[in-house]
Amino acid sequence: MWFCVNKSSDESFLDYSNRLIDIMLESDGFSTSDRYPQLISFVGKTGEGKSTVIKMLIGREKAKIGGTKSFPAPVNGLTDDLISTSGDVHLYADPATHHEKHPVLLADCEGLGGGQNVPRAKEHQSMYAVKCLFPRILYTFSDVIVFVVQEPRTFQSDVLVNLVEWAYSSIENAVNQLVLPHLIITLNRTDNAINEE
Ligand SMILES: Nc1nc2c(ncn2[C@@H]2O[C@H](COP(=O)(O)OP(=O)(O)OP(=O)(O)O)[C@@H](O)[C@H]2O)c(=O)[nH]1
Ligand SMILES: [Mg+2]
Repeated sequence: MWFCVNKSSDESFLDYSNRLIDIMLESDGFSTSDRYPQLISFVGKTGEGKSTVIKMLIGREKAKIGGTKSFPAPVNGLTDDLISTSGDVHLYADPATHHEKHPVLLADCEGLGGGQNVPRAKEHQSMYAVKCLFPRILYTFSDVIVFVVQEPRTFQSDVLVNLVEWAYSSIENAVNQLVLPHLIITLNRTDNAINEE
């Protein structure tokens, strides 16, 4: 877990771990003070395949570089499971750039829509955190946002509306966002069958 929203009595608060620092220390081949990571954040509805895509990318890059070092990768959920498997934002290192000056980090955000149900990994996840807080934080700090979507027809209602809202709130509230993130829309799990008509 990188960060999450925890509840104590009736108050919610943002909690975070040392995951970012740990990844940076572990990969410190340069020992330079101007070494900083690039963040790629994966967002989208529950079950669209965010964790699967990250896992695939990490596996592919690891196979390319070889070696015995293990790189943690996300656990994907059950097929057509509407309950989110994770209740937090998790951070993973990209094997290919791990020791470079600007290592790429991959953030796996709990699925939008999963917050309506109780996430498996966390019982007290607030829907606000999942739908609004996590994506807004990630939008503000990310170099690239990858929006994973299964159904292209829901682009406007699922993707565009959310992105415009996060962008608006990020621009309104962030004082140090010098560069806006790039956006990649990933169509996952599409039907390969070609409609002849
Ligand atoms: N057939 C098929 N199944 C896929 C594909 N991508 C993901 N899945 C399956 O869909 C299920 C959900 O995928 P996840 O990667 O866990 O989805 P997620 O977006 O991370 O979901 P949350 O973490 O719950 O928000 C898993 O069982 C995957 O194996 C795909 O391209 N094709
Ligand atoms: Mg996931």
